[in-house]
Amino acid sequence: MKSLTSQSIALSLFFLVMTCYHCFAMKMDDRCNKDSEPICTKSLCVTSGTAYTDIDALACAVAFAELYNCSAILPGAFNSTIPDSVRRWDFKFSREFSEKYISFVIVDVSNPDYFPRHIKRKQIIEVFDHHFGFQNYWGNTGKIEPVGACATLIFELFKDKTPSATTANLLYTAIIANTLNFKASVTTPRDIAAFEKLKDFISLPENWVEEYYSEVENKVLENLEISIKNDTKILGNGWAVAQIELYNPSTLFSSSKFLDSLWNSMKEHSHWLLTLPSISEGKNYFVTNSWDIQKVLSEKIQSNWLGLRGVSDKLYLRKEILKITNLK
Ligand SMILES: [Mn+2]
Repeated sequence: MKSLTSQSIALSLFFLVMTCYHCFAMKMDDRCNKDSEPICTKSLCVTSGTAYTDIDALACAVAFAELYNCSAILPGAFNSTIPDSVRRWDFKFSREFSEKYISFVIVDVSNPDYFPRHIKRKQIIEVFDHHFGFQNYWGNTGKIEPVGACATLIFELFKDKTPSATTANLLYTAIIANTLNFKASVTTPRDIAAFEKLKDFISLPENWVEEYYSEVENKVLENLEISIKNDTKILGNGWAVAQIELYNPSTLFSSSKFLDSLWNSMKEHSHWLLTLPSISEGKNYFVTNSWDIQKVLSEKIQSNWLGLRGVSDKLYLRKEILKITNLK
């Protein structure tokens, strides 16, 4: 009798341990198994880079959180690609992490230098990005694909599920912004397909593209220094590369007030570059303080230079420039 009791205690203990193990394994399991129901637990959150949050990162995080019923945490300040009217849309996110999160999905960034420091690599279950250079580092965890917008990758996860109007609006705007209204050569048929499909779910005015860009432009001009600072990437070699996408930056480029603000906002960097893709003209304006950067760009990118200012023959996004020049 006694041995039977201890046997059943042992057995119960065994099952208890197995159940706990199973619970833990469930939590750490790949919550984002595309074929399973959206059963994200409260312990999962989707996040992006710490430096800043752009419209693509915002759209990806909000959409992923909606699809998988988890939290979106965006520690980086919103940059000028998210104008005031978009900020007023009804979407949920937090700025700060709490200890309850034990697993993480990262969107629109894959360079670990930009990740929140406290996140350990083993806690990251998936990384969705369209910036290249870290595919090998992430292996199977990385869904790093050559599309114009990371929003396209996230929208593809919806399959036949319907996004809310706000989520659709964000994804739609992110695709426009990241492909520079389909003028950037990074645009793929997948971006166009996602964009067309999203039209069924959005609630945006007919002239949204013009409205969006004029609002972004006003926001940039309103506070040029902060706009530049909030869209600057620091490369591995210490070079700072800022990008401001405008509908037509040609007048700005020749204004001395603009150049003053630019030098001021870049003063902490020894080597910096500002690239200004002009959406209406399909080319880039470049300003740099560094002959080293000027040399790399003039060698690798078809462009005309007058001293430290240049103009390219076609439109390049920063990530394309970094890829072509082999900088990261
Ligand atoms: Mn992006």
